[in-house]
Amino acid sequence: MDKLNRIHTSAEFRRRLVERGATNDDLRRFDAFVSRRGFLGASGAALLSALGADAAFEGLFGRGLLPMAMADAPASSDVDGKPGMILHVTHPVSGEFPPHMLDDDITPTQRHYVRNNGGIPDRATSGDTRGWQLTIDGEVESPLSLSFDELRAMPSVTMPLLIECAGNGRAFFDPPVRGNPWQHGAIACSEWTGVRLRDLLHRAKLKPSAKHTAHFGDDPPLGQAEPFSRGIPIDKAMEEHTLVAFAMNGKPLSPLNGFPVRLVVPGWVGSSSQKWLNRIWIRDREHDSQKMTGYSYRIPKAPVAPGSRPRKEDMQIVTSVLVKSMITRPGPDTISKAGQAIDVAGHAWAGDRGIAKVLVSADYGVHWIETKLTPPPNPYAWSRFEARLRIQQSGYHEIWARAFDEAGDAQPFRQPWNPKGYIGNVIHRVPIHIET
Ligand SMILES: Nc1nc2c(c(=O)[nH]1)N[C@H]1C(S)=C(S)[C@@H](COP(=O)(O)O)O[C@H]1N2
Ligand SMILES: [Mo]
Repeated sequence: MDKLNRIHTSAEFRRRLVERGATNDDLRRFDAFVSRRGFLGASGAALLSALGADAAFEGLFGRGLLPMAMADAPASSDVDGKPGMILHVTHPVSGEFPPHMLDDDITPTQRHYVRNNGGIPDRATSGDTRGWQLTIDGEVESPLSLSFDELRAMPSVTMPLLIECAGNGRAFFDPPVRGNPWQHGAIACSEWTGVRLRDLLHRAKLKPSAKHTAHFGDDPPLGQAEPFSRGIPIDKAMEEHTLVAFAMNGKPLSPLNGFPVRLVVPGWVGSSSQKWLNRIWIRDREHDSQKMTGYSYRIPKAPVAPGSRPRKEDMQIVTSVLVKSMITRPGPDTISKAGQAIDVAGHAWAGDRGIAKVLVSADYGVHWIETKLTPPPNPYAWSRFEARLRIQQSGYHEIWARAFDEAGDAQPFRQPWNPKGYIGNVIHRVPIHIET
């Protein structure tokens, strides 16, 4: 603690952060923390206890690893049917839930995040399926138009499936990028009931020229924007877990999550899962809407320097999400006793791949312990991990989780950068305070 007592001013602490390679994001958070709470006020004392960890002086708090306690707590705001949602934008509605509210293996509808690019269709708010039709046309022998009842009469399946927004984790990109500052919660694993898309495509009889789907929905675009539309390769459309869903957790879909019918294309970025679906156009080439081209839902083919602007030709479409985990227990600001058991739990997923293992650490990644992993009921639901930890030293600590997928990829300690902040999968860190 000796070294600690020599730091008396925020400017001095800031200088140390810079010396140790703090990122702009660290410095911004630090400045916000100081202006919000004062360096030596009551929370200043908490900050100083945070510095009790030798890690601070070994340089571990630099390089993007500033204590999570300094992160801004996001405001939550109530939207109809989604109590406690952290709202990023009201028009169009976009909001997420904090990890400790996402502990369930099956995410309740009221905690399924919402990402809208446009308005909410009248039909969704009124809950009326009359006159709704799903059309499948383009490169097919027998174009189809089905009513809601006709769709529901087809053989259907029910299973938990993950939907994660491409921008989930964008808040951790440094330098910051434009777009909703999603933290961890733009993901959910609800139980979906629907008709396999491949059954519909069989019925419509794909022509040999069929290469790609193009999806359309009822939602009115904002301003002059083109209606939100994306598509997937035929192989992914024919995957047995790709559904045209008409029920969510045993009930009709919620208005915000796509009533009456949406696509669920699990494992791939959420934008593939068209809400308020009304048409699937089968194309002989990759779909070329606004949201399929330029920089939309695209990442550089090769890693780029943070802050740079690669050429459009050097970008590629994002498909599967990456290996990732989220700690749902303990929650934030947990206080525990030295040496007492702390039960840690959460979820892990890896898009098209399976999870091999999840490790947790309570000492800034010096030691890791293996967790008990419960495999998912299908390859596109999340795995649960559980572990019991004990922390002997009092003061501020963090619990970290790191997932590994079947191919050996693991979550990074610092977020690799891309211009739109897509498929972020930096390790999740949860602060915990230990008292003697
Ligand atoms: N018609 C339509 N479908 C859409 C969107 C949209 O704005 N309009 N947003 C997409 C995006 S970017 C995501 S991440 C998911 C979000 O699904 P959710 O709101 O049910 O969580 O829906 C996708 N489907
Ligand atoms: Mo998204």
